Amino acid sequence: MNLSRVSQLAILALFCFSSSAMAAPAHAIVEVKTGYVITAKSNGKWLDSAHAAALLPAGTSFRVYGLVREMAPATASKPESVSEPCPDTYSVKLSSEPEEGAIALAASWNALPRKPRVTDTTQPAYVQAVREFLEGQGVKNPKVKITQILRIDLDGDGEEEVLISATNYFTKDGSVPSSTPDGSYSCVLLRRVVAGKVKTQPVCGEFYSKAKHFNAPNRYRILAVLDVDGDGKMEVIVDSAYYEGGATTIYRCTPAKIEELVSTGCGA
Ligand SMILES: [Ca+2]
Ligand SMILES: [Ca+2]
Repeated sequence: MNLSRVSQLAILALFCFSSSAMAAPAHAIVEVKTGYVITAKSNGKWLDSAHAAALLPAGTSFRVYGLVREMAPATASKPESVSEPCPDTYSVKLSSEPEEGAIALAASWNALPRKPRVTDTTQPAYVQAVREFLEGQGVKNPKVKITQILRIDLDGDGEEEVLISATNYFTKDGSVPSSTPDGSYSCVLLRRVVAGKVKTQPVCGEFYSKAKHFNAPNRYRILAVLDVDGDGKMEVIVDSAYYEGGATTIYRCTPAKIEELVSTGCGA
């Protein structure tokens, strides 16, 4: 084989390698309301918004999900920086933004293999579980205010887990204040059976046993429960907001641990 043949082969191999690398879909994840590119997965890593945006060509098609159902698919515009104060956060315009839409995912698999069931937030057993959890965090005589309860089998083992959001900042209109009164909190909790016992694990949250001034607390809410990486297990996607900004964060919740995979947002 002569040298030029070898180099031709080398160029061909390089071309095949780079084109297959480019063709690997990055499965970008977009928050429907803001259009923010939350992340995409590349070589096993969850990318930040800017790096995910760089792998997202205009016209990419997305499956669109709400909390309990899938909606009509949409296509996305070319991502652009949302600029000041968050130049590293990128957003797209989706071809449709349904009212109940929460997350758009550029992936062919069904990210809602099991559908969360929204249930009554006043069930005494859960009010009691949240009270005990808050007391464990130092909140004395907690005023329990559950905002969401969802039943969903996260891992597909046939046993349902229960996700609970609870927030009380003692504002009349439910808005997020800039300072926290005594005994205020916001959290997302997961109730699941571990080794035969029901346990309450925090997914995220903040708890104020004493009032704090101008500490910009967050309000946490479950935005969606989706299998964002196609492994059959569902991740928990939480929307957080404070008085001048917010973020979307994806958590993986295994019985052994709850870990934050990636978070994207914008705030002053
Ligand atoms: Ca389960
Ligand atoms: Ca998953």
